Order: sequence, then structure tokens, then C-alpha cells
Amino acid sequence: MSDVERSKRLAYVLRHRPDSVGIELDAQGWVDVDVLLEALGRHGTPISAAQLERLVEVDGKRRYAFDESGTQVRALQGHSVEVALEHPVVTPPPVLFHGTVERFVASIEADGLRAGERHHVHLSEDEETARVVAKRRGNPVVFLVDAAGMVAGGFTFQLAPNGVWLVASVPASYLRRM
Ligand code: HQG
Repeated sequence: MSDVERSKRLAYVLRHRPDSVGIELDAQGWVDVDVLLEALGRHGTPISAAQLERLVEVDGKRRYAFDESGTQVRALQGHSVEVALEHPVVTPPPVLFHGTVERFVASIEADGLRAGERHHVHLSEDEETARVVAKRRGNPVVFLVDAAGMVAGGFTFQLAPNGVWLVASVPASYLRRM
């Protein structure tokens, strides 16, 4: 198994289907490293403690984190299972960015950005990151988000430690296609 495959496996288990390997996450999404590694091994995808440390350390998007003692691990965002991540509520910069693709544009311009399977809409501080996110799906289309207007309108934003801005939704009136 390659590191990319291991990382995908981790994301699947820690964000979406902990039950697929018979484990439960706590309310904040944490699981004991020992419990996780044992469960992965039992389900045919063995990952060693050293490999897990490497995955967490080198992950380009900082998707995962250990707790202070290093005994627990969790995904930092992107969950579809119920978790209270308790990322700090922070005032965002006046403008944020969201990358998407042409086939979603009409729907986004009608309904705004919806969280879909995830708990939040993911936004970035820079246009380039939004473009990279969009390129996973095709030719990038980037929307400017009037974050200052949203704050004035009562929306709260959370900042994940990896720099991703999280918000429940973005009504179409706060969006402008670049
Ligand atoms: C689109 C990855 C139609 C939205 C990335 C996006 C990011 C709508 C897709 C992170 C819509 C949802 C998040 C509407 C939103 N109508 N389409 N009303 N509202 N959409 O994957 O932002 O590798 O849940 O534009 O790098 O693409 O997972 O969100 O195209 O950081 O760590 O619906 O996921 O990181 O897709 O990506 P996603 P996203 P990871």
C-alpha cells in the first residue's frame, strides 16, 4: 500500500466510516491510536505506528492531528459523521475563496454553497488554494465570498488548524464568480 492509499484509508475511517473497521470516535472525533491501528490491521489494511506518524506529519493539507499526549488521533475537518470539532470561532478576512467546477455553477448561483455530505462549506484565504481544490474535479471556477458581509449578516466562521475556513453555508447573495 502506498502512502496515498494509506492516507485515503485514514480519511475514510476518521471522517466517514469508523464503523467500517468497528471503531467509534469520541464527540470531538478522537480515537486511541492503538485502537485505530489494531482495527485497521484486523480489516486488512495494516498501518504501523511509525507509518501513521509519518502520514500525519507529512500530509500536505494537515488533514490529521495527534492530541498533546500523542495517544489519540483525529481528522481536523471534512467529516460526514457527527463530531463537534470545537475549532475556534474567528473573524475571517473580508474576502474568502471557494473553488468549484462549471457543472455546479448554475446550482451554486441559485442556492448558494451548501455543505453537502460534509458539516461545513470549505473556504480558503487565497485564490490559488481554491483553484487546487477545484482541480480535483475539472476546470476550476473560483467564487469570491463576501466574508465581511456574512459576518455583518450574523454568520460565524471557524478556522481549522490547517488554514481551512469553515462555515455552515454561503447564500448566493454573498458570492461573486471571478
Ligand atoms: C459543490 C478536500 C451544487 C462545491 C479539498 C464542491 C478541500 C455545490 C462540492 C475539502 C453546491 C462539494 C473540501 C450547490 C457546493 N450546488 N454544487 N448548491 N454547493 N457545491 O469535496 O470544497 O482532500 O465536499 O463547490 O482540498 O470541494 O478531503 O467540498 O465542488 O479542502 O482533505 O459541491 O476537501 O480536502 O465537494 O472540498 P466537497 P470541496 P481533502
